[in-house]
Amino acid sequence: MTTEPTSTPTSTVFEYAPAPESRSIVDLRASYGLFVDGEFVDGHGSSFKTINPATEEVLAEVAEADDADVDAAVRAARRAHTRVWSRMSGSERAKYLYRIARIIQERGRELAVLESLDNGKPIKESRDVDVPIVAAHFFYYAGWADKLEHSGYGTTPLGVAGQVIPWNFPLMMLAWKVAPALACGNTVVLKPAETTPLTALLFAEICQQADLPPGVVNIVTGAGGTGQALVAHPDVDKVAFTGSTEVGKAIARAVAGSSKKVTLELGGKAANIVFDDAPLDQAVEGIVEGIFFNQGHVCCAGSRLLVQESIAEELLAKLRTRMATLRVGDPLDKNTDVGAINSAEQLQRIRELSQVGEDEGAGRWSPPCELPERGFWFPPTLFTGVTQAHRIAREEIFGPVLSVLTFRTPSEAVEKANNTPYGLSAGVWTEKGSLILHMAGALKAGVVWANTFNKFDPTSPFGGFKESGQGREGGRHGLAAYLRGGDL
Ligand code: TAP
Repeated sequence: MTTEPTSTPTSTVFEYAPAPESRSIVDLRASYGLFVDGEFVDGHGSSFKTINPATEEVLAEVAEADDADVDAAVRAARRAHTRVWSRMSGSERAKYLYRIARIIQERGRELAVLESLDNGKPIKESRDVDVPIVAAHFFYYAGWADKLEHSGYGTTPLGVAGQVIPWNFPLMMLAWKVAPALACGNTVVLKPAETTPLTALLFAEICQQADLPPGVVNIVTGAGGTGQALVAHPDVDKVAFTGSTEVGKAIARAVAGSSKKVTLELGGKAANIVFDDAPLDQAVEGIVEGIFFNQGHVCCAGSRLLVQESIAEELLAKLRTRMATLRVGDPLDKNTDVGAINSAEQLQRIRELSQVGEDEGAGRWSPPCELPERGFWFPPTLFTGVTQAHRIAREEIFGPVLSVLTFRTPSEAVEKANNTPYGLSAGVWTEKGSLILHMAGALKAGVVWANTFNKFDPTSPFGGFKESGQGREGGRHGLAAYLRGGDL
């Protein structure tokens, strides 16, 4: 075991007996092909390994789609769109979506274990958050499929959607993209992230099980080059991307001047703002949920804590005590709160930016925390004395690292919260309803949570302002991205 730098414990972690979830429910194959036209096929390109980030064990060899593979997938999607899916009534499409939703629920444990194996997230999150939200998205958009005339965006689908998703919520991001696209009568070609392709391939099996017509959903695995080929394909009508702002900008440039419609869900640097009248114990839970959920690999993570100066000391003492109870380790253990960092590259980035925080003079603290020898791990980390000028206050770290700033007045809080190129989410903690409404209006963020954080619901639109992206996913607004009448 290795131990990251820590200071004196502020409380003892309650001893738990290990409670590992069995991985026997997952039937891992040694290698996986691409899912094109309803079948698993060998790719023309090479292959790559996907590993368990908690152990570095190779889980499977996965095909890397090249331009010809992407072309075959887009052609299959076009055929399925023209001949079958766009001609089908909304109520018929809904039946398929309901069927997929029910199979996701039935195979929920298998999906959750596979997600935790390939991604590193704790099983209690993949089981209790990711998979239920995935099923809920398919149920929700199944309900819209035969009611599109009431959406306000018409009923005409765009055609073939090319969808590119990141590794932090592999299945959830798939559901946010595939469910509304299919409900509106589009067909899709989806590229999962290189480090987390396995649940998308299991989803392909679920499409087969649901008897979804061939070509309606196609999955092309691969790295950035595969995503580039998909985005650039001339017969793609719609590009839907979730990922970094940097790649989002490259995609916006790549499709500029074409007739392709684009939605971009990008990065964030959310402020979680705690006023002096907030219920502090509840706020501490929200802060922990905001930054340590999913190892902080969350675009809308509350990575900047803005705390009113008069309560800063008391709040930080409570927060340190709570952080010392977080259990970091085996993602498949049902007791685990913080799992593995998704990849060596991501761990490197978190380490580098944390070092910059220290070098720039912020105070670094982590609770005593034994980290496994193998795999990619980073302890829950707190930086105090952070100012607006610090890089850790401005750049997305995408890890379990919280930067703490203070403020005196609501207008100072607004000023600091909005002082970022991002605008995805924010949190406000106060007992005053009027202050919540004032802050919600003043904060430039797509989502503002009040006295809670990181709550997701398929009926509620999600998306960003400024460099956090364009377009919305979820809710009625999410249909706009996949219907001809949905031009924003
Ligand atoms: P990216 O590096 O941007 O990767 C996202 C996806 O794009 C991956 O599938 C990636 O393939 C692919 N890709 C890479 N280069 C590409 C290119 N030139 N053309 C087309 N596709 C390309 O992001 P990430 O590291 O996976 O995810 C972390 C970022 O996503 C964070 O900034 C986070 O804030 C953001 N995020 C945003 C949201 C929302 S809803 N706003 C949700 C989750 C994550 P590879 O996997 O092979 O690199």
